[in-house]
Amino acid sequence: MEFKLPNLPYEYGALEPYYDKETVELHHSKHHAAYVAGLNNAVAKLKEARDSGDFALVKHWERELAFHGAGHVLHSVFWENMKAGSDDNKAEGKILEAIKKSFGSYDAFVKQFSAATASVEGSGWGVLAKNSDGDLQIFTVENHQKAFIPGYQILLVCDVWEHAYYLKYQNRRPEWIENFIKIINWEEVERRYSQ
Ligand code: MN3
Repeated sequence: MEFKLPNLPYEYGALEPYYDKETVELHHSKHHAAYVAGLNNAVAKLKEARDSGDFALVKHWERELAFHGAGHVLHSVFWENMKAGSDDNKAEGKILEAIKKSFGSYDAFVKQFSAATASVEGSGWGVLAKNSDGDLQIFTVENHQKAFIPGYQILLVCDVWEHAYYLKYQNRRPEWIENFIKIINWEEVERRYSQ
């Protein structure tokens, strides 16, 4: 079974001016595509190891599997949790109630999510996730696969690898996050929350 690069649910320029067309195209067609290729390669190499019985490099390929696999999953969620934005974009309905219950208010959520995501050391992600009781937590994931509690279901992710924002925002990561908040697809986040 081959993993495939998913199509975006919108045109490359659909998230302008908050997220520029050039970055979205490069990010999807080159960066995300590379994670899909890396994932398929790791899966193939692990099959080769099983077939030959030679597991000398199993540690390496298991790490590659986790890195590229997590990269593929996070990017797939990322594309879906954005939409054409507006300056007053905000959570509504059920997901807003869940946010209020877990964080006190929508503004408190935005402040914690933005500060936490901005604080990721090096490359990583800001992640909103829920546990089986429906309680929400914010995680700062390093690379694609570090610093996360197993069992939490991912609802919303913000990519803060430099490749995600450097063309438009250069080193201004907080400005990228501020603009990301305006293109969050809260209907999609609520759909994941209700699953
Ligand atoms: Mn990325």
